[in-house]
Amino acid sequence: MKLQDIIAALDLDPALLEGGTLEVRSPIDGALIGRLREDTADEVDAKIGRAAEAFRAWRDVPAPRRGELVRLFGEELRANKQALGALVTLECGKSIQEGWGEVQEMIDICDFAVGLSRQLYGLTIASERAGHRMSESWHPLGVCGIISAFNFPVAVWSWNAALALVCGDPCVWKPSEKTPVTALACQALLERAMARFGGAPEGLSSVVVGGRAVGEQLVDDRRVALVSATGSTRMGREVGPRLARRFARSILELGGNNAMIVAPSADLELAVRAILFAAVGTAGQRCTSLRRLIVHESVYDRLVPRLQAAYSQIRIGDPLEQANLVGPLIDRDAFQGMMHALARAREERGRVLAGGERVLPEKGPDAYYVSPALVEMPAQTEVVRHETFAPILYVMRYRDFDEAVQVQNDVPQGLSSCIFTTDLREAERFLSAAGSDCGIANVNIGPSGAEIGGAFGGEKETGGGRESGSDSWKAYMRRQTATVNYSNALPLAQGIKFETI
Ligand code: UN1
Repeated sequence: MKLQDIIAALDLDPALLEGGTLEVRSPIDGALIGRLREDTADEVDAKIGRAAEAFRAWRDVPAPRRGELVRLFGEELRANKQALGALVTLECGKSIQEGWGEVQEMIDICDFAVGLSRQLYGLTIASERAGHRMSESWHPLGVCGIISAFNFPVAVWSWNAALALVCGDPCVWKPSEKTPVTALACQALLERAMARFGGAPEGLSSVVVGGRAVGEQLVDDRRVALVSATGSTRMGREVGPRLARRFARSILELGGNNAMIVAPSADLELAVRAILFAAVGTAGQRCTSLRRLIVHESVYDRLVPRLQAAYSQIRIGDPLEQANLVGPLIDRDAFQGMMHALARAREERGRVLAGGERVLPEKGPDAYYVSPALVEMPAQTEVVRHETFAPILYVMRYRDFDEAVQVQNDVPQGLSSCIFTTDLREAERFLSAAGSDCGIANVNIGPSGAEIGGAFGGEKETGGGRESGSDSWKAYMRRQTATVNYSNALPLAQGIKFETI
């Protein structure tokens, strides 16, 4: 699918892609997608203002009715899955299967949110006082700012937006400046759903296009009650304290450095397939990508040669062609980051067993295709402890289970983790309090490709936030504890006596 066809299929106004200063290029071949207008500080201010205004109306709309808007948005996504998925691929370079998968993830969260719109439950609590009733209610919180990254340009926004909208919160979205076109397309689809819905307040959802300054404005504006930010740990270190300073809420979804332990009893057939998808899918540019492989010494010599063979057969190329599983890196910086990490790995006595080179030069000077790298490391050295957003998989040996878990946990990040084992005791120990310290821990599944139904996020430098399923919705609402006295007396809690007359 060509850009023009995608724009036409989505019925997107071509004027949105012209006349601005933000050049957006496809990583596939470096071709220009558009020159987008960037929002000025005044425009950002006005959009936040309209969102704050919209909040006053939207919070009064019954939650199941708010769910109806998200249901209609899900319908728009279903009808436009092919084209929007292709636009995702065109703009961020992930394989077309994954581009469609990303839109499916949006549809899934919409379905989840629609159901949730009738289940924003609070507790009733036994009061210690006679004739008293205690309960908690969940109320809409306020404007939700969403800062998203290039690698999941639309799905992560939708995790936030679908929940925020049913929870009663308007959204202001700052997409990555590398992938703003997919954001404009999503906004257009949501506006179409709003038109069918009838009566959604103006400013309920908006996109702000621009760089760092736009993000900072969202973070610092007192009218924005919650900012959900996805990106690097470096970004989170700035955003987190700024939000804390004004007592705003944050959901941080930052770096990952995800490992797989391959135990002696592992089904190696399954492990190889899981390793490939997790390590080279999305060209290693998921926060959940597999970056560390911790292999028991008894299976090392069976597993690693199979991986080497598999790595030599990975189909790299234009991600719009279904045969190719690995597309380009997002840009030159990503390529240089990868080369730098490989050089450091060599300095730290690593041995590149496969890949690690720039390929397909015919795609042009601005298209950075690489062969995914498999690197044997003597230990978990500094470079291994660092997240490099590129397809590098470091392989290490272990001897004893506790040592493997200790290595798995001994990194600053805590997003996702997994073990391949058929030993029930090992699996359960891995999932126990003394096992993996990550927000996500899988058995016989790779670390990436989580379903929306679970809470998504991680510990330590990953930032501690949770998005998407389970009870993540609570972060988008404020909890109110209410105690009602229906007796004729006024007993005080804790049995305190305070008799004035
Ligand atoms: C991300 O890389 O920021 O679990 C999100 C996964 C996807 C989401 C990744 N469902 O790999």
